[in-house]
Amino acid sequence: RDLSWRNKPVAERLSYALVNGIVDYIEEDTEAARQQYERPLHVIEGPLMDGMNIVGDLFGSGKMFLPQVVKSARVMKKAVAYLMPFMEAEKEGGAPSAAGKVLLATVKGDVHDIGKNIVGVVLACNNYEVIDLGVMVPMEKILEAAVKEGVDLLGLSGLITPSLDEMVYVAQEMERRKMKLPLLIGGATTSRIHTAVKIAPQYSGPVVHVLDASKSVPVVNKLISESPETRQQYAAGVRQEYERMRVGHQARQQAKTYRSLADARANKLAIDWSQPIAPKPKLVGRRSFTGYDLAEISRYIDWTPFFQTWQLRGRYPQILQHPEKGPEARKLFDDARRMLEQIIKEQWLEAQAVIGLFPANSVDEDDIAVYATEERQQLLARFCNPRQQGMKQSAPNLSLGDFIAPRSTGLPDYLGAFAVTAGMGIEAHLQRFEAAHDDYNAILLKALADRLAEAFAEHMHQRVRKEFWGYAPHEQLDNESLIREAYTGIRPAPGYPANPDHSEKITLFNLLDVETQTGIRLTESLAMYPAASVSGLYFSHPESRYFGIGRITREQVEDYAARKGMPVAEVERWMGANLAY
Ligand code: B12
Repeated sequence: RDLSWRNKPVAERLSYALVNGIVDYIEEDTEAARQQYERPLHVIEGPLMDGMNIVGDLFGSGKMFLPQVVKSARVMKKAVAYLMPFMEAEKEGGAPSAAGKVLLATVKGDVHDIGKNIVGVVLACNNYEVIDLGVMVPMEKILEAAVKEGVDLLGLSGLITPSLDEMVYVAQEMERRKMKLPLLIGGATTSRIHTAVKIAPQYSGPVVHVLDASKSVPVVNKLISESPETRQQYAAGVRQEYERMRVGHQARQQAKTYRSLADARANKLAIDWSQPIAPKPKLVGRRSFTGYDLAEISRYIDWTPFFQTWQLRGRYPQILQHPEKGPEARKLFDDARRMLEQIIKEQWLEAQAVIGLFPANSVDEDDIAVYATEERQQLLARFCNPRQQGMKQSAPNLSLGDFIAPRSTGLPDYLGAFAVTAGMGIEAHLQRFEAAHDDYNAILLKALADRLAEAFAEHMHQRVRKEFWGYAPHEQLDNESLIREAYTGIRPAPGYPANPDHSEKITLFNLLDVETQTGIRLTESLAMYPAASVSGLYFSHPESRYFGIGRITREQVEDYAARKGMPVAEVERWMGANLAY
């Protein structure tokens, strides 16, 4: 390693360490700077901020990648933590002057925070003071903290649809409380159109959807710019744009026509049930697994989404050789594999799963009845499935129910269900990293736990096909083919486009007794905790496939609510993003 930078003056050493994300000498250099500067605060406001400004500019202009920024932030945090006791010891103390104060929170019922944490790091790199309230934060707590801390801007994050409603609720409350703060909306399930149509109309202050971390900086810069004209112009521009989007959205909604539920059902997928179906599963009933071998699970990791989490888009393994992203992707991959090895060797995480295979038939066209025994008399569960209602010319209007033999065929069909987690035990390690001001390793660990959860789902699914159900005993697929879904059957999850209704997880959790068997629990928005968890259903039919339900009419919502025994208004809430009205 080239250590010639160690001979430079201290301000340059600090800047070098920040830009290159090197923590090794940071305390030593910060101490040297502290002795040179009049006050510890001046070290922060001088060389450290200068270094971070370079980082912010490089990232903003696309010359630096996200993992590097997060590593730079770690250097900054460690330097500031080192100076803190000295600043507190000073009578006047004083906090470093930030460009603004931003409050971030993942809304009530939602457990995901990788994206939010990344945004926090990137904003902090651009000299914003970030107050992060964490995950599952109720509206009152968010708004009270915003007032108490005197923040300049509020940012909400969410990953699943129920969080969208919670965001609407927060916006309504901000209006009721006559707040004026700009409101930022972000997270995988949020969108510009949803923000424009559902959230922005609730609140008279500025509301802006932000696609990713790199976009967050320019947006925040403008929203809390010192120049009132910049602020007003930007907010007015967004407001106009959202208004245009609302008008366009309404016109599109009105122009679209849908099949009636009866027509959609008449156009269901016509499976020829006289052909043989999958055999009776070897395992009928439930089986749970505790402390599953992490080394085995890790062989099933799909690395492509891991790089996406770090905003390094491209397919694995090609991305490792990419002319621009390659070097950073390789460094990140090395760090990830090193941590993965440690996770496995030192058992940082515990993997739990429960699966079940049950006699089942489709009933009332779309739903799936799950029975206690082969006699198929005693009902264990009923999975309710919406059906596509789009006007299609040559394709069927699908429902998950189509993939299971109807009760009227008399065929002994089966349905599987599963819940897996790789997140048990993660908290202690996250706390360790957070205490060391190490966002880089905290995010790395969460991203790896998510990969392991998905890999666990992949691995269990393969065992089900080959072993527990056994309809594909001779399947021989490498990991690449598994990722391409080259096998027979699917494992749709409640909340995925084929059935966006997260409340089906309640049925699944009861059927498998998931909480007792695995320790995974459901939040009030039906997110699963620990975050690194996946649950879903197994279908074996060769014609089963993934699809998106699209929008459904009130006629179907009423029918679905009746089948489910749930008030229409509640179905409308769970299916909010899929209503055609
Ligand atoms: C990886 C992934 C997972 C991982 C973990 C996710 C996690 N811990 O965050 C695992 C495999 C565990 C998982 C599980 C599930 N998932 Co998932 N998952 C994804 C996937 C593929 C990527 C999400 C991600 O991590 N992206 C990377 C991060 C860094 O991005 P991000 O969170 O979006 O954040 C960026 C921006 O959004 C923005 N941002 C985020 N927050 C904020 C806040 C502010 C203020 C600002 C300004 C910006 C901002 O900046 C961030 C950085 O650039 C998405 C699909 C997709 N392409 O988005 C589905 C997706 C989110 N999952 C989905 C579902 C349904 C599930 C499950 C419910 C499935 C199930 N039944 O098991 C579970 C739920 C898990 C739980 N604990 O409850 C759905 C949600 C659909 C919906 N409408 O509700 C999606 C959209 C897939 C789909 N197309 O259906 N999932």
